[in-house]
Amino acid sequence: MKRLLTIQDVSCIGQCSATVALPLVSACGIECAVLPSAVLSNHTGGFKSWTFADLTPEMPKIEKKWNELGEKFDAFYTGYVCESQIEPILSIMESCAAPGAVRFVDPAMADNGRLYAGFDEKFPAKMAKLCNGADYILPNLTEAALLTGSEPVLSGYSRDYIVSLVSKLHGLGAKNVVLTGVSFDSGLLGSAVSDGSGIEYDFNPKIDRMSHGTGDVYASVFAGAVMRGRSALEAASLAADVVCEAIRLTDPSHWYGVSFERAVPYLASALA
Ligand code: PXL
Repeated sequence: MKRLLTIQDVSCIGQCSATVALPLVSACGIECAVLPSAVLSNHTGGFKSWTFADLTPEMPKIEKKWNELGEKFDAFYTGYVCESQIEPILSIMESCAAPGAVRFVDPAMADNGRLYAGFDEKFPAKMAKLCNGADYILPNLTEAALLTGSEPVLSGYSRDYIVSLVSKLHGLGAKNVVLTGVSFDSGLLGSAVSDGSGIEYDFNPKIDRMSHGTGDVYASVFAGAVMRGRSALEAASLAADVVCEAIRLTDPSHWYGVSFERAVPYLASALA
């Protein structure tokens, strides 16, 4: 069994980040180790307030211990991380990599045209460093614009805009780009998947509902499916199907996340 290390926060309540990655990567049949970047009482997307414990000081200690023990990982999947953690994470991905280890970077920092609470405008340039050398990056449209130093454009764009944005994302040093939240037709929402030699698209009927944490569900399933040997386009398509299934199975009154738990049987059978 392959082993993936995910590096992102533990939001105790909120159905996001590590509490989504652990069950979903596991349901893909991949062992999921967790290095928490921070512990929050709850996520920052809609709750009035939260506690925040930055775990940066733990990172070099944990790395040193793993180096002593000879622990290695077949894959790394980073999500929501703090500004001070870019260098420690790059070091861990270097020293704890099994031969051929795969790097997935979800630059989780912004959505709907805005950075998440707590990140300042200098943060995207730091996140761009993590994208350099990644095998797969999974930004949404807002993150893609901020990473490439431009203003987010969320609607009314052309196919050429997406082609140029994807090309600039490769320019950061990422081998494969999966740009999410792309729509050329008001009824369809999907992803642009590029290995640098051309873009393939995956679209699904749009579900008109704001759902928190869907980017984390998407990235977790994508990483798990690639580690199970699926192509980037197959993994993107499965990830989108699981997100749609999770949204459909979520009670509309449940506001802070999606009930991805209900989509686990679907995911596990798709990769059985
Ligand atoms: O789902 C992205 C995310 C992850 N972690 C924390 C967040 C958010 C989005 O708001 O606040 C702490």
